[in-house]
Amino acid sequence: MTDKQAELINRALDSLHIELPSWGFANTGTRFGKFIQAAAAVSIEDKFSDAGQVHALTGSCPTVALHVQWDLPKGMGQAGEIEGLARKYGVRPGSINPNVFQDQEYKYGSVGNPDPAIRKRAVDHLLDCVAIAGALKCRDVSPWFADGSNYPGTQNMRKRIGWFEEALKEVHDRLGPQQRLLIEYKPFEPAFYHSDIADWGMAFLLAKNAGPQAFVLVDTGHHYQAQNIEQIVAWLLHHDMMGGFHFNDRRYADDDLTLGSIDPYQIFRIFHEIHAYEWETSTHADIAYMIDQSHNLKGKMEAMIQTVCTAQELYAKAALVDHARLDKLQESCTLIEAEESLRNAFWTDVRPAIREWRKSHGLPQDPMQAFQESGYLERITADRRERNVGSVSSYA
Ligand code: RM4
Ligand code: MN
Ligand code: MN
Repeated sequence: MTDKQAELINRALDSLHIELPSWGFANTGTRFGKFIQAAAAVSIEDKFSDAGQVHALTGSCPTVALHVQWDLPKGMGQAGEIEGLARKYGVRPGSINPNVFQDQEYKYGSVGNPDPAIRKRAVDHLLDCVAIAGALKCRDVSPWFADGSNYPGTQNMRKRIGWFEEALKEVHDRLGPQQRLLIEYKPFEPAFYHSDIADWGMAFLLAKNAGPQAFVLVDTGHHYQAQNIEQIVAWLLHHDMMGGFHFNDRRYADDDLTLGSIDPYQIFRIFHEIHAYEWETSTHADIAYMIDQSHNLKGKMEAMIQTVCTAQELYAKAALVDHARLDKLQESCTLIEAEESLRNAFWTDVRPAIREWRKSHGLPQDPMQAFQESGYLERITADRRERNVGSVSSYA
């Protein structure tokens, strides 16, 4: 590895911040069964403690995403408590995730529900989330809508577009000047015939309609098989609409597996699009990188550390591409060399350089090993075992 390459990696890692999901530390499950982990976080304090630990070990995770219904059931009333936890554990609250999919009222949808009273209830909750984000100085409000239908003819898709437009505009207009609304899409599940925000085009149009502070959120697990996600990212960057990511990996659908576990080259290609855009425009792409995973079999802390380290590796690899050279190769349609310049970056072993970066930042060179030797897991297992019996707090 040359000094220049090491320098590229250092710069990339210094700028990479990854947000941890509070729900990734809690006991979650599939709809078939919940396997309780004794060490899983039960309280919001546990979640801040675990997130703080991952940040201390990796140096890249200064914020934790909060899910309002699961983490802040008392809403605004808990802002003071959250501030205290942020100070105590050294991680700030990050994106605020509303919940308009779990309550019984939302059986036929939230802001797309034909009943105006239920649409209002959903909008009110979204507005509360904007206020909570304001009180906690969080920039992003990040809703995901389960809205859709299961059978042809049972809902008026066009009317529902109008209701979504109205609702998202109303929420957008309540944002503070620094805040953003990130609109997430998902092709199916829980709805199996139509989902109201099924793909990036729908999210894009709804964000445009809502206003200038609305952007698209790409959850890497929310696509049909074989879809070219980096091309979607390229389009969103081109239109200045790329708001953030929910990182995870998948083999079949929205599997919420650890990032890069199935297809690391996919994540590398997404990072490459972002680095290439930054090189071409000499700007920093202002993207929120967030994890959205739920670990049913792996230990939650270990899965999170593994994910952050994988993101660092793939982001560092993508930073090694020689953009000026690649640009010339693309212009002249020099195909093999162009493709090889990506492959060479991908196959470069960046782990020694990352270890150096960690050393220079006073971080453990091997965060997983440091975690395993720290005694933290034994401590939380003993501390939480009783509290975890029978507890399933969320369904990520
Ligand atoms: C969805 C989506 C959202 C997450 C919910 C629980 O599939 O990924 O981001 O909050 O699950
Ligand atoms: Mn998501
Ligand atoms: Mn998902």
